[in-house]
Amino acid sequence: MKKKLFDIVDHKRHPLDDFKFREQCKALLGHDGSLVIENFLLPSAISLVLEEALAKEKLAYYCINEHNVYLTTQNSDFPAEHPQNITVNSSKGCITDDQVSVNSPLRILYRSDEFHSFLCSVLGEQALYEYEDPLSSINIHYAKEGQELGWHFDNSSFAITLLIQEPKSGGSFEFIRDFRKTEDNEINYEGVERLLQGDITSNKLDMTSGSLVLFRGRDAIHRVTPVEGDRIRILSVLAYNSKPGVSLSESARMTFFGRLH
Ligand SMILES: O=C(O)CCC(=O)C(=O)O
Ligand SMILES: [Fe+2]
Repeated sequence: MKKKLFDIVDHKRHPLDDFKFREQCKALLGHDGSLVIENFLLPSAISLVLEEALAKEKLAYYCINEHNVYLTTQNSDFPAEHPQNITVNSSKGCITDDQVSVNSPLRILYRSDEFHSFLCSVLGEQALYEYEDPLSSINIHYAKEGQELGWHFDNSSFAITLLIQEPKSGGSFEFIRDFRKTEDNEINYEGVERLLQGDITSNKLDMTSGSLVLFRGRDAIHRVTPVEGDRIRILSVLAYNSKPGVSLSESARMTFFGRLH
């Protein structure tokens, strides 16, 4: 691994350039629908990231949103109790790419060719590109006591997160893989209805600070349960596109960041 990445990633445990390691990660993601690499960042890197994240928490844009699981607008063609119109709540704070330091280990990781190559092998992607807009590539999310992310499917096909600080309790990531099939236009209203009624159990992912997590969030429904206790859950989302020149939609930027640039 190149020197810079050496300083950040625990390459002894996680040899990103090793073919066997990549195959193992790919197999785990295929088998479980998610991949957690514990202690991905070295403790020194995670401390730096945590220090910056705590110092910048006051810049975070906090919002509360009521949304359906599909993150689409209400649809009056369907009755009020239809999954298109049942809403859940999400509340969190967020700082955006332009607020994350140029020297942050997160940025070195995000831009690293070797990390891209590793992710491409594991995810089966050809190439990964930054967002075109200045806000969306690296985000840091904050969830204080009582804050949560309600059940949802992501718009992007895969998600990469890094937990920076665990809450004392709560704030658990729960998911059900392959809950819809976007490619086949299978929306799974029935499953969503049962899940929201509490009739389906989900998988809980255990992650500790420093863990890298990959999941296919477009088809895996997922949520983060309310944080309990006074330690903020802090998590970085590393967002990529499979094509160059893509910006996050203006409506999503307004919702999550409160501004466009
Ligand atoms: O906070 C997490 O662990 C997941 C974040 C997430 O699902 C999202 O940002 O869409
Ligand atoms: Fe998500």
